[in-house]
Amino acid sequence: MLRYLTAGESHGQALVVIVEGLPAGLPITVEEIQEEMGRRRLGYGRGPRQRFEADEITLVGGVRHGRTLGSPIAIEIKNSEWFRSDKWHAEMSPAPGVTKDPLTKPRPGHADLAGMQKYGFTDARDVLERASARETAARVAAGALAKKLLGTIGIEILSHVVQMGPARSKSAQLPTMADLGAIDESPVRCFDKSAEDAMIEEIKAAAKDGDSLGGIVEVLAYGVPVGLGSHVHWDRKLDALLAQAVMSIQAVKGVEIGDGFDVAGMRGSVAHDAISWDAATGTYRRETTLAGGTEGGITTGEVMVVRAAMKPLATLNIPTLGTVDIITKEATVSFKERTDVTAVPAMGVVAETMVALVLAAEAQRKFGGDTVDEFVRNAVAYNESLR
Ligand code: EPS
Repeated sequence: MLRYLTAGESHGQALVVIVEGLPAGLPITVEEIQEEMGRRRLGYGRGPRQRFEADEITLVGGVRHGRTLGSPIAIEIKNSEWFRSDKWHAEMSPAPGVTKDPLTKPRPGHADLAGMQKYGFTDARDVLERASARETAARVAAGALAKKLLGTIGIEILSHVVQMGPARSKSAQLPTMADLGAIDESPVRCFDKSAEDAMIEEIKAAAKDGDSLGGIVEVLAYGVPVGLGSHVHWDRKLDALLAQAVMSIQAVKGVEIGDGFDVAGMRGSVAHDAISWDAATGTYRRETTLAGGTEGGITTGEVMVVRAAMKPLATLNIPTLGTVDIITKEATVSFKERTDVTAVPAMGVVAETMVALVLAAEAQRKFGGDTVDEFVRNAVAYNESLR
């Protein structure tokens, strides 16, 4: 089964990810992974860090002559900031020592205070370096491998921003894979051109006030076969696995499958995707996407729809949120740390990654295979058996 582990701190030397369980023979190049890394850096509203983080990867193990060996794949992503100056060398050194500048005014909404209490730290940096969304770079490298595997059985994934702060897209049209290039070219990764300007204006206004913005992204997975996940047990339900994976993205506070929250307010007679038989393809179809492509925790074969709501970043360029200095216990405002105004466009790419990693793991659970050929053969035979 596909599994992966990331390590590394935001201002340390590097992030690393080890991906284990991919079949042998999957074609993959550094350039393909690098392209996904580049997509995560897209988006208006990012802070100064994105201007110099190159997210350059080194494929350390598990790939030979452009294809996977079936062994664990190790990828390193150097933090450019570490190598461009010695600014963080003493602060993040693994050698014994103490910081000269402990952060004692935790930011509300960040992991700072709860993390310090739980792990017995008096410097928020001991928590925030790992809590930082910089870690998502390592996830995206793993996600590039998962997407490559999914591509061999025709599964493709995209995301787009549907809400930025209060500015929301009113379009119900779902973009297809052919639209992904245009979405990535949009400064806010928005498919709905009529909403794009309002989103940019919201970011400009928040930036002017030293404030931050959250928003909502929608992830769509096309070509997902019937039958991933299962109704038989809580931890095998595909929608539950997706919710956990997407909720784990830094600052995500809500996950919706299909029209989850709207459906709750409808009558049962209009809240479900009617089933029809398509004689031409020999498949059952559902014309609507209310269920988001899963019923009973099992994929239906329709497009999967997963939305993720990100809270406004807890770090503000002009800190105003009230907190307490953990040494003096006096009321104050949280410490100032360089930050983005919003990371919602990038979060969409990370959400694609998390959906890809779940679908790849579940596809492997269903189709198995030590080689990609075996995996594909099993998937094709299964799909044929349904017709
Ligand atoms: C982040 C804060 C910012 C972001 C960072 C996530 O970093 P810094 O504190 O170094 O300015 O730029 O995101 C990335 C570095 C990245 O590659 O996505 C945070 O606190 O989560």
